[in-house]
Amino acid sequence: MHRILVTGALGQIGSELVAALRQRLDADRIIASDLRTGPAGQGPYVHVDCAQPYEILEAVRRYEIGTIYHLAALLSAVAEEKPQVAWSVNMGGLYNVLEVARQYGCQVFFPSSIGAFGPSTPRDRTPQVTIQRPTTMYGVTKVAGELLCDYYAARFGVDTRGLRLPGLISHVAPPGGGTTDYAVEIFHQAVRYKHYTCFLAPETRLDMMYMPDAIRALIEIMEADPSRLRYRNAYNVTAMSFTPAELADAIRAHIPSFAIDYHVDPVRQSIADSWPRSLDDRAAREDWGWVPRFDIKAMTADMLAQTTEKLWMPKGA
Ligand code: AKB
Repeated sequence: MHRILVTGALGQIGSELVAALRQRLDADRIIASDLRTGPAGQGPYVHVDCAQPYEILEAVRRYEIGTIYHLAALLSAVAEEKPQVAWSVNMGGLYNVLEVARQYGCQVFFPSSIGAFGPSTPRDRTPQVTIQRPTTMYGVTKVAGELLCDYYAARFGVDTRGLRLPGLISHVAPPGGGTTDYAVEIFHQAVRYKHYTCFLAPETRLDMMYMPDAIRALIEIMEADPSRLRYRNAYNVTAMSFTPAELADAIRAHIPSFAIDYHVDPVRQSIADSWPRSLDDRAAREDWGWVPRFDIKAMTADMLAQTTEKLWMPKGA
């Protein structure tokens, strides 16, 4: 039985994906990997620097890997701060993973993003196939990554699958360096201080998804019948679309005294203004049955409950 390798396993998506896969399958089949030192004693962990092809190769050979969820990447705001590093991590890492996948017959998951679109893309109900001319280095690596996945699928028969993920909201691991991070920070600040200063303007509308839906989407697309997949680059997926002001209203339904003010970060604001306001995810629904479960109301209730529970939990529990 082949094993599954997750790169970037200590990141925002990785930490929850590894736990979900270990619950779903035999835990020993899931090999977590990251650049950082891993947690001891919670299932197999291997240090992998995706910039080093032989480290990926070694992990794939040693653990007889059949599927790679390649999550190691820089997010949009950090990538804009360090565009050269972003190119080398996001593109170099994906290229190395695809090359190993080609040689060893692995299936590959690639996380694309709403960042793969740009200001010339239709911003509302953004179609599956449309103009992709992003103005950020993050977006450039996402579009190039999508094309590379398409190429490896068509040219070498690699089983590549991907999602254009919106902003992800989670109470487990912090995102770190994204434009949509406000939608996570706001919950921690609301529970602790009943106040949040947002770095995006109140009317900035973006697509979002609660992490349990995102994890399910990753697993479902990887388990989908390959003959039904029309797209090997990445599928639009979404669950909700809201502005900071609307999210603040949803939080106020639970914490009436919650207050929000705004101190706009021009870099992240201009990134957000170049992204879609909402995606059309019909292709994902038709091809592999994608259906989100959490809307803004359900997500907000669960995020507040989970964040409050963590705040009051004794340290180490
Ligand atoms: C980011 O903000 O960079 C990510 C994304 C939408 O790709 N969350």
